[in-house]
Amino acid sequence: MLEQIKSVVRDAGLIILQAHNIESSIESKQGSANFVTKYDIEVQNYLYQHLSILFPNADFLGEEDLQRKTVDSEYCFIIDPIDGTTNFILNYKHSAISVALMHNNEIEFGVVYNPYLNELFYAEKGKGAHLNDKPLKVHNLALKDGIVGFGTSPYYPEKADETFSLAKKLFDLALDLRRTGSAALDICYMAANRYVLYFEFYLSPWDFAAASLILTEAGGVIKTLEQNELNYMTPCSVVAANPVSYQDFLKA
Ligand code: LIP
Repeated sequence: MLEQIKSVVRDAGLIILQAHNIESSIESKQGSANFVTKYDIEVQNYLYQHLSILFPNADFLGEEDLQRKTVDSEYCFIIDPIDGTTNFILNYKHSAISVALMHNNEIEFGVVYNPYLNELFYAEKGKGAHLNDKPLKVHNLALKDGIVGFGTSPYYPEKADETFSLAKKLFDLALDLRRTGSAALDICYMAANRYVLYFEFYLSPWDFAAASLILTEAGGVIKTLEQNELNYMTPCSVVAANPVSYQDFLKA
């Protein structure tokens, strides 16, 4: 099943790479600086069509108005067709397709694909995580020895003060900060030891569902900022780390 999901996601990546005249298809969504393009919809429709063939009984939850049919379906795909839509619109070349398959409220498969770098992150529950077939294992790097990624929750400007105050605190404790604009890639970068910690105050399940399994299968930690387990049905805050940097974070 994982190989089939990976191949559907890779093929959907071509829609992003071949996109043109993007500016003529931008629409605003609820919240500030929140946009959708015809390509977000096209990728979501492609994923829905092809994943439905693979898994006819599965339900779907997708960023672009793809609501679950029932809350208690055994299997549900959680999809973000273009994570980092603002980056995509501005040709920043740092966006990803994120697909998770949830089974009885647990993520069983997670795939995050950055077509610009041809980087395919994936994991199966209990079977480890990989980046382009190379196994991923987090290093127990201390907070002071790495860079911190963070998200600014731009659609919810009321989160800005607490976001930048925590960012400043971590800037003083770590080597430096990074803000890339794609939560799914940020959490995968944590699994690939490119970060020592990542946080964001407000994310939707489609931003973190797939990447959360990739990080935990690589030996990392992912919780809400209130130290609760992630909930794949409602928006929440996220902190992602390795076991050592997570303890440093709690102390801080
Ligand atoms: C985005 C995330 C980003 C976050 C934005 C938004 P989208 O996802 O990747 O980290 O800051 O608020 O959630 O909307 O581009 O799929």
